[in-house]
Amino acid sequence: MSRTALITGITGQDGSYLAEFLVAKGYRVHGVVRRTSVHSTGRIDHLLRERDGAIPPVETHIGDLTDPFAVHRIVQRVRPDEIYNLAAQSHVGVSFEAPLPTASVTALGALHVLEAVRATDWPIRLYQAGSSEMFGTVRETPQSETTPFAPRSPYAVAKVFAHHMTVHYRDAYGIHASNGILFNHESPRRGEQFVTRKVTKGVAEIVAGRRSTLTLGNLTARRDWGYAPEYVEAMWQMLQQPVADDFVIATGETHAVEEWVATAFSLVGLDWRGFVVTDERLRRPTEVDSLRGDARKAEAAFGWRPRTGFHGLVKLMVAADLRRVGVDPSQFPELAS
Ligand code: NAP
Ligand code: G4F
Repeated sequence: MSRTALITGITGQDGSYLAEFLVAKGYRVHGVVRRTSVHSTGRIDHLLRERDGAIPPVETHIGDLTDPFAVHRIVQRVRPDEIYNLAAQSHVGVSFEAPLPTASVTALGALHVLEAVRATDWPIRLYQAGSSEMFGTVRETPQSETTPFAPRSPYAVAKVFAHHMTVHYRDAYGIHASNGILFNHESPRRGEQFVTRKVTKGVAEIVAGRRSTLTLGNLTARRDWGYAPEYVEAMWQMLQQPVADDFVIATGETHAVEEWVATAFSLVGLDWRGFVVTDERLRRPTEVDSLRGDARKAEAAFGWRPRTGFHGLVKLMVAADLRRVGVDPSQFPELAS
């Protein structure tokens, strides 16, 4: 009997990779999609089409995480074995300008999912998308499952709420609910407002002659960047554990934003200093200066390890954005291999 999974946030970067991963494993996959005035399913359209007359592998349900009735109704209709709660207002910078909408979906949305699971009369395994942003002004390096949280943004505060609620529902009601504390993970499907993709898209557009500068904020912040398809595998692995628990997923390496920028430009033979301008308005009121994760617990429990390093990640994202603007990456020696 094939298993059924429900993914909130299925239209996002992680949701699309997770849907592909679960379909390949033979799951029936359902996704919550909110009504938008423009097309929002671009990352999963290939999973919504009929294949050889067979029904599409993914079915969507209109719903908003801020609406507890919708969440409850969809869970009752789908009767999933596993739920992956990935829906969030996930942009840290935006959360300073929109704290209430961020709290509504990122914090209360998670509670709505927990309540919907609590109301079922069948067992469900739940994944809650936690974030390394919760470590904020880091109390130790590297950060692990035992590092205290010290959030520095409305987004991070909302994620801390969701984390503790997930632990609470696990303890109080015996729900198999796990928090993944994932460090930054990127891909060619990354939203264009996040710094990695903003840079690789900017480099491609400069090469294609569509623009001459790229405007960025704080270049000194450091992040632990991994490759998103590998991180969604860890989400699934967490739910296959006999006992629910919380796990950090990270590469263990940290790099400055400036290193990402310099690497992306150098791959196409350019010196970033001739193209990048900084704008104070892109700085955040409070910043998370440096993140580096320790994923040894996940490795010990289910053998998870990152496979793509920093340089390989920048490379694959620059190459993908060059192809998008019609430039063949193989003309650049560093991208040819
Ligand atoms: P993303 O690309 O921004 O996707 C967010 C998803 O949430 C989208 O599908 C979005 O739908 C949906 N969503 C937003 N508000 C909603 C609402 N009110 N109701 C229903 N759906 C809503 O984020 P991601 O990078 O895939 O990240 C997935 C999850 O992991 C998020 O919870 C994020 O906070 C967390 N996380 C991400 C990282 C990372 O580095 N990527 C690291 C740690 C944790 P639309 O398409 O309609 O906007
Ligand atoms: O790419 P970012 O916006 O990612 P950030 O803030 O680390 O958040 C991402 O990772 C979290 C995991 O730690 C997730 F939970 C969250 O949902 C999201 O996926 O910014 C990275 C760094 C920051 O220090 C930011 O100040 O890049 C700096 N930065 C510099 N210039 C910029 C820019 N960030 C953005 N978005 N845009 C800039 O122009």
